[in-house]
Amino acid sequence: MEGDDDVEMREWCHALPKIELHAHLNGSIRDSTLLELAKRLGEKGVIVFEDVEHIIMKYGRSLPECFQLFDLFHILATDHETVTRITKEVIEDFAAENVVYLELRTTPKKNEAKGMTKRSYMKAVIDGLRAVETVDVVLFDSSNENGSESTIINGTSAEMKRRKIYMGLLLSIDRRETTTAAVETVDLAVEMKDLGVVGIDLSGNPVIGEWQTYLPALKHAKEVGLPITLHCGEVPNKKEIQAMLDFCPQRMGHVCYLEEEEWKTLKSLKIPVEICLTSNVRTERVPSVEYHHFVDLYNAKHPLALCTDDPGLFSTSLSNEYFLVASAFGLSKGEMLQISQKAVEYIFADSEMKKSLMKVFEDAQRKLVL
Ligand code: 6MZ
Repeated sequence: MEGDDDVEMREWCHALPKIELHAHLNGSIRDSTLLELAKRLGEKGVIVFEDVEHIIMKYGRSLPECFQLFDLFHILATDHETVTRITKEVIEDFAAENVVYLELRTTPKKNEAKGMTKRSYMKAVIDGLRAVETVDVVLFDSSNENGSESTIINGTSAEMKRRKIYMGLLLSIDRRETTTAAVETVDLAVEMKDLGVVGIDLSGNPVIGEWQTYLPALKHAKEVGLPITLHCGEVPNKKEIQAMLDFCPQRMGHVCYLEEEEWKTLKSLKIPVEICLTSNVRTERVPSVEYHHFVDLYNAKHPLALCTDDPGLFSTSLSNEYFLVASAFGLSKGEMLQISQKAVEYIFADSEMKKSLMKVFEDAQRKLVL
């Protein structure tokens, strides 16, 4: 059982305004929703519910098991209506954790049987943003000529005093995709800039695919000015890690298997790192939180952001990730506030959005007991 100090620290981490920069939509689905969807498909005879029930509820998962599970999630969340529902729920869950800025990433998917194109999948995601009821969703419109206006997409002026979650969407390229499919995703991201799309991610099973396959799409994204984040070094792959560092994206996720020289390069390039503690421990990329490279990067004052990766899959929350850092490394509340506030600098939206978020943190600084 946790002592009073831990309980108090957990509450404080919950109250802290937080910035989430690395969360996959389909890795963030509530267990209750997954079970409900599985039951429904079981009744239709599409899957055998009893076979998947224990997989959904399993606690510890290896990296290969995670990717098997994503295939199952994609079968469960396969129609437009479900995509809209899970998006709405995921945003509400992040807002309930006092996440004040959420950069949510997802892989646009085609599913001919359901009449789904990458574009219609993304439209279903945006419908989910509009359906959020508990908070106002504020989207950054990066196509705006003045570059500064954000759009409240589901609030009314009478409701302006409600809590807000600022948001951006990242479109993910899956490592299983071809060059053509990856370019299609980047083109879609450009087209959807005025709908809150702020950048591109490269993710998927790290043992699949070749860097050269995605490079044309990533170069294209760079040319048109779309910020990029890469899943880097989730498995040892020296050649690819070097190629990714040479590419110099705006951010990188994970960076677990870097060697001495690569750490030096990462640090000299000052590429911000999305730290996913629970994900890396559960998938056995690092032996424990205490041995996570977070501590080395933090001590080196390297730019970083604490993130959840897949809060549904790993039964975590951003508040919990902050609590883990506090317990494992003995960081003070002031230091944790600083980690959260610093992450504003690494978001893929412009200076106006950053200003709005800085104001949120100024207010919090006055209210939070440090
Ligand atoms: C690499 C990951 C990941 O896009 O369908 N994804 N890719 N490493 C990880 N660490 C465990 N966690 C999630 O969300 C699910 C997809 O995100 C990527 C995988 O491609 C997965 O299929 P979306 O919303």
